[in-house]
Amino acid sequence: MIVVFLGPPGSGKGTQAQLLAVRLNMVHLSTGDLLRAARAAGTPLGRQVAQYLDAGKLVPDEVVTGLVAERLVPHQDYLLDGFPRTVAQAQKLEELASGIGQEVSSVVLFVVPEEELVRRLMGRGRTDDTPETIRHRLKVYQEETAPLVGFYRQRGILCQVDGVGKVEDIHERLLSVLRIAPQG
Ligand code: B4P
Repeated sequence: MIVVFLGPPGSGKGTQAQLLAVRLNMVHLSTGDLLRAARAAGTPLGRQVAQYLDAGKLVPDEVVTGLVAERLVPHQDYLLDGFPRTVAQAQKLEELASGIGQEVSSVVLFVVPEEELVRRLMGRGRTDDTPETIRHRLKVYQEETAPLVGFYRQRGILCQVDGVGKVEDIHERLLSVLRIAPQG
């Protein structure tokens, strides 16, 4: 099983992915975390991606798909947080998934109004959370990532969650749209 979390920057993908991965015993793969780790390690790849992260641009598809491909092992379940972010990445993911005997089973779209996204990102204060970068990332989301909504809706695997409210309430909504029985 592969579950994909889709949504604009600040919609809480990372926050919810951490909770759900533990709950379902899945491997949580965040491309944002992988890219920040590469930057922190100061490797040639890290130096290459730093400029994209800090400018709020998407890192080139081949770099991101390469990082994901390295981590996929046969028959493991994955929760993909922030990947794919372009149609080209989504097409590559179909190929990678079938290569490990898996398929994308559900895609969850987190819905949060733009003013709330900006408020959260300004509060988070990561180096790529400046007002200018945030504006750019929201624009990039609309242009490059939002088309994935149609891509996955066509495949009949898209569901959406209201991403506004308490973290634990959103987690419950997530369990409900994924038809997972709450813990009790
Ligand atoms: P990511 O690391 O994926 O981060 P994000 O989209 O900005 O945030 P996320 O939605 O995970 O929000 P979070 O839970 O942190 O991407 C960073 C950059 O990496 C991208 O801009 C791009 O450059 C690059 N990148 C990543 N994947 C890529 C790909 N596939 N291709 C190319 N480039 C790629 O929550 C945000 C804040 O809100 C936090 O402070 C959190 O505490 C708070 N929050 C969460 N839930 C809340 C709630 N319910 N109420 C109030 N606050 C909440």
